[in-house]
Amino acid sequence: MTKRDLDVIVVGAGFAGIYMVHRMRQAGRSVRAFEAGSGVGGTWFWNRYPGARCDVESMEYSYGFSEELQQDWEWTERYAPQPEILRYINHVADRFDLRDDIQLETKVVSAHFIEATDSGAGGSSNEGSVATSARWHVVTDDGKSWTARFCVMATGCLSSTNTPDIPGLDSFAGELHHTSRWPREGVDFTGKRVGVIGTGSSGVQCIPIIAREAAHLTVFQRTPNFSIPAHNVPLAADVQAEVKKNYQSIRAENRQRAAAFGINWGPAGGLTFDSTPEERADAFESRWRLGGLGFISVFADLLLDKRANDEAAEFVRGKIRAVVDDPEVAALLSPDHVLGCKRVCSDTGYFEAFNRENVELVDVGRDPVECVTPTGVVTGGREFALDCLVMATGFDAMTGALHAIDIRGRGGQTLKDKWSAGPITYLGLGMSGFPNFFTITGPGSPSVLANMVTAIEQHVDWITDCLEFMRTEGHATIEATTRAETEWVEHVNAVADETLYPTCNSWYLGANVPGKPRVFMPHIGFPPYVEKCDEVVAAGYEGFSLSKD
Ligand code: N01
Repeated sequence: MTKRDLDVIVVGAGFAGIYMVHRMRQAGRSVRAFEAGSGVGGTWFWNRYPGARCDVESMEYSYGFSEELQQDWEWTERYAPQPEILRYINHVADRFDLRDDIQLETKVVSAHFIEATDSGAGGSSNEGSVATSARWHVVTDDGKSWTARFCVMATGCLSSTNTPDIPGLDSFAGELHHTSRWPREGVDFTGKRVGVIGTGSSGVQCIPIIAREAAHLTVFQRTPNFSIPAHNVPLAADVQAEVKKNYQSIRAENRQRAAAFGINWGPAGGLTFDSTPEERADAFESRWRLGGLGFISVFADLLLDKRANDEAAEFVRGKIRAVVDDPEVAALLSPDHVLGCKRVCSDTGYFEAFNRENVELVDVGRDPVECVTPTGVVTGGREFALDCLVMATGFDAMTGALHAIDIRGRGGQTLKDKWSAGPITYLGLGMSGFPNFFTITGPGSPSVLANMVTAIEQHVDWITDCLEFMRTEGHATIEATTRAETEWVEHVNAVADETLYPTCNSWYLGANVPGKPRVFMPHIGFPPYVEKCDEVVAAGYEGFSLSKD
């Protein structure tokens, strides 16, 4: 019989959820993860659109917790494509025998904290026993209910789909797909008139491939994006062997980097204007040739000093002008916001795609999409006839997946109410009023501004240690104090305000979702964050209150 009263319930079985399950099993705890998808993998399960690939290099975007795992697994490309990452996650689930504790095709509908009661009146759905200590009561969409001492949200930062409320979208009679809910069997674009709305990382990756397959592609662009060529290549055996020889030290070195990755970027850059114009041009050029997200760290002040940023941004605009044949199209593709305040994209042939005869760029920044009809998209008073429409419109990032669940803490307080003016957490890990409730890579932690796998491992390890501490010391609950979370949110904002990050309408700020509070959500800088987490532990979980009942 499946146990219904558990030590730990985990919501989600992507990178975070499956590692959480692994650590809980190692610690001898009963654990169950619920996953909406029909397979493990989280964001890498759902984002199967053509060209989906990681923008962090494969040798870094992988777990470091098992030496055997990192030695055995062979990556085939510098940047792993989605199917390979999904194979890797499945391999991990099998290798560590995690599947028995992961329930697929099951959504968590609600998670309510019920205080400890003497009589057991708080109730428990545990078959054959009644829980009297404080429990999280979790209901799943198969109608079952579960209880657990701890509830861990491994719901991902980029998992809740953002589909804009465009009039008539439901009436579209052709094929309609969102990049983050791509059909397993793929989509055949051959001979079709295709439209793509959105030019973030997902759009930038799928557009060149769709352009090659489709009869005609219309790209509806609201905001142009900076993109650096990935220069993806097959991963040479000697390169892979060299990393594996030094994996431990490479992982340790990465944890000292601001974003916890970047082994190939070379030494950290100095200040932009400490170099001569020629040195700057050389530095930009060499990072351009290296490719990928490392471009943004070529100098240390690109996200601190607008003048420095202008230099780098103008360099990229120059590259766009050099690649794109039509100067008007090149101008339309050239961003005028701060380089990096929206996540920089990493592409293969993105700007080149606009030189194709069958690709048309439409400025929906100037003339917003008016509506979708059964036969196409209307903007600027013109209908663009389409057989297939791809929404590359991104995510309700960081908070969307949590708000999709009815989460209630002490006294029935809902998470939605608590976060009505933006997410409030202590360290992105926990919050007051929600005892024994943890968010892996929650808002207020480095998460999306770091190597996600490293950030996940750090959080899962921290939570595991915390639970062990509670077991040893006989604590029943842990909960952030109101003061600690208030100060932490202020700190996260103060750090962001020293940078150029908050200067544009990014999903980091929630600006892509109408009505979402505009708050900078991730914590900038992995090493100082980890230091703070370690200090909190060393000071006896400072900022948390622990109770024995
Ligand atoms: O989503 P996005 P994404 N009308 O929000 C546009 C990670 N990721 O899925 O910029 C017209 O970036 C919107 O326009 P605007 C990565 O962290 C990683 O592409 O808001 N357009 C924008 O162009 C990334 O940053 C990888 O003005 C509308 C686009 O849709 C994050 O996921 C690959 C619109 C959405 O871009 C999100 O990327 C993929 C409307 N009503 C994703 N609404 C890699 O590892 C939205 N848009 C490489």
